[in-house]
Amino acid sequence: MASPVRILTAVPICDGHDSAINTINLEFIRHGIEVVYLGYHRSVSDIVRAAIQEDVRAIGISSYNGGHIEFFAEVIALLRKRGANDIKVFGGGGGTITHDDAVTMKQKGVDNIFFAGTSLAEMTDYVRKHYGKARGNRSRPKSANQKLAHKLTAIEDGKRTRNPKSEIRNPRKARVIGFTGPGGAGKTTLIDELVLRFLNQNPKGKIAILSHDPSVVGEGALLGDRATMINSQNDRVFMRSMATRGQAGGLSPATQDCLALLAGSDFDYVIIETVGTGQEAMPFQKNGIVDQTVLVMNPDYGSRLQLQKIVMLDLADIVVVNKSDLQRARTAHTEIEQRLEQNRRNQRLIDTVAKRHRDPGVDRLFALISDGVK
Ligand code: B12
Ligand SMILES: Nc1nc2c(ncn2[C@@H]2O[C@H](COP(=O)(O)OP(=O)(O)OP(=O)(O)O)[C@@H](O)[C@H]2O)c(=O)[nH]1
Ligand SMILES: [Mg+2]
Repeated sequence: MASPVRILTAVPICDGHDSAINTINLEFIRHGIEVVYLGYHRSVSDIVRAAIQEDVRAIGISSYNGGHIEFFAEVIALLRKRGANDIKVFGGGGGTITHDDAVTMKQKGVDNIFFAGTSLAEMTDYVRKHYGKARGNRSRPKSANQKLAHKLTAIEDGKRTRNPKSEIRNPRKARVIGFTGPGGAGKTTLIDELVLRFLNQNPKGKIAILSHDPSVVGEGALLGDRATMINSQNDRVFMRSMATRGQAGGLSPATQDCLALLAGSDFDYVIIETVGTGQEAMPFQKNGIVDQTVLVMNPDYGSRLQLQKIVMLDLADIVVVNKSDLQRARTAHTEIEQRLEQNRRNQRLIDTVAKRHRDPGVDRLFALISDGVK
């Protein structure tokens, strides 16, 4: 089966009109397209960096606050400068983009502009028809990031598997940290805060993030973790979003090979985020490539009885009670502490408020990760 079309969508800087793109994203996903959503108020460089790392076929921009002729043109110019001419640009902005503007924008390299009144079906048909064809031979990557992105695509599309011999020649360089936990517990927010601390502490350090969101075989997916990332929009951070493409358990069929490639590349850390998981999930293989595992819990898990059922509480090296600003957090800490004592493994338990900057709990978690505590 052909792999789903992957595109990236975003709203330009100084523009908070995200309602249109949210509707359009859902329609794309319903029609089998994987959408990496970068969010609103995004700069040209953030958009182009993300598109190259995610190796998408096209960028869809939704612009309402004016300046669209220049903004779209700058995106195209930067893509060309970075050697990513194969990533196409299209978009819309209701009545704020006139027909005359659209003519100018197309002259500057935009593929298409959709005006007010266009049906959602017309847009999805366009994307599938224009960006859904198999890729031909790819031009030589112009940067290490682009080369890595192309390789990850080949792995994900089943065209390239990990070569154990080359892995031996190219031994592991990065430490791999696995983050898992229920949907919405704050995994991405926490990772973004840890990335900030890493970047500040290591002026030349580089980090990769492999992030997962759920999807059914042959269907679309909203790959939305990038929209939560603020600090990770940085040239020293390589982030890739993956849909699970029908695999249960929190990761994708291509994760292990993609992870091996990233771990053998030039990063200090590779962080892997699973989809929001359930009680039974144990996404990281024992003796696998993940060096340290972090379970991020929401204080709202139910009662003590639910804790007995969460398998990762037995396996994680570090357990985090995030959202410790919420009322139930103290009780959650006590209940989880008692649950972990049963394991007699000296697992660490940390309370964090990931959405608060300079949170001392996140500092402690960063120290445990830096020290490689198990
Ligand atoms: C909803 C809305 C808001 C909401 C936004 C909610 C949100 N989270 O998005 C709120 C009330 C918050 C808002 C605020 C503001 N707004 Co306002 N807003 C609108 C409004 C009414 C509708 C836009 C919309 O979502 N349309 C729904 C979409 C689905 O339909 P569509 O626009 O016709 O788009 C079609 C195609 O273009 C296509 N499309 C659109 N994007 C994309 C992207 C891709 C990839 C593709 C394929 C297709 C596509 O999809 C549609 C298909 O039919 C427009 C007026 C209007 N009628 O257009 C003003 C409008 C865009 N806003 C305007 C302004 C000025 C503002 C404010 C500055 C107002 C103020 N003074 O505070 C603020 C700025 C907010 C910010 N931070 O940026 C102006 C912009 C003027 C300009 N650029 O010249 C407009 C045009 C109103 C006006 N006539 O003055 N706004
Ligand atoms: N109150 C509170 N909210 C938080 C905290 N950390 C994150 N959030 C919010 O929780 C929501 C989910 O955060 P994410 O970081 O996207 O959670 P996630 O675990 O990555 O979610 P999935 O990837 O969808 O499973 C967002 O609205 C965050 O702002 C926190 O410490 N306290
Ligand atoms: Mg997340």
